Amino acid sequence: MTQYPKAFIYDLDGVITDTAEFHYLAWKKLAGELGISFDRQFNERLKGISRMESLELILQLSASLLKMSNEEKVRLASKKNEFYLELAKSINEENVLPGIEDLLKNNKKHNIKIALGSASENAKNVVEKLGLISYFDYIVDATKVSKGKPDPETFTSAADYLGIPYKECIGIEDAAAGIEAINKANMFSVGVGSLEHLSQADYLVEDTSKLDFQEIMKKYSEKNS
Ligand code: B16
Ligand code: MG
Repeated sequence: MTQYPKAFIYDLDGVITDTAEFHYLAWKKLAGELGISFDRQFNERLKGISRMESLELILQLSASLLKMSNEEKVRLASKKNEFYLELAKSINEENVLPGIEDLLKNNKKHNIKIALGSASENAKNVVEKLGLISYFDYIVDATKVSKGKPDPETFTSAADYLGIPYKECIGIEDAAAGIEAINKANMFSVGVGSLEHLSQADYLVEDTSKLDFQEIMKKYSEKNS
């Protein structure tokens, strides 16, 4: 028999919309100014982790930048955010990734709570621009957690707020750090992306257009039976 969960917790960048690409371009521009070469392969490691942690990883690519002062790091992180916000200005309802609004509608239809679990400080602003804010019962962003992904706090704090046991939550993520966080929270993890990066997901689809509500329910029920 199909079992339904009580909450879906969505990652933002790379799941609901493709701001992952904007983060990549903004970091690439900053890295270029610092004389650091930066590619998509390396960028995979930055997905889902905080702005400051991302900067630390980038600085490790250049021995000469390792001793940078904290003040300078803060300046560079906010510069990256300015690049990002410039790109994000263009976000509108057309930027919701395929399959996502259908999934949100199915959640509502089955009385399943909806939360956002994002590492981005810009999360609420982006969801508003996408015209999806009314679907969400709760938003967890970088300002609400003390430990970012891969720590489970982003996901457990959403479930705690909604009063739902972790086993009855499904988390959806495009980043390895996010899948790790969902698994550590003892929730069912749905990965969006490649097996190479997301092999730990309970269920994997290659892109959001393949996120089918009934199929996810089937896989969730199989794991819990
Ligand atoms: P911001 P998510 C994450 O969002 C991004 O994947 C990650 O690349 C970014 O560094 C992080 O948000 C912080 O974003 O600079 O806007 O605070 O995937 O967890 O929704
Ligand atoms: Mg993401």
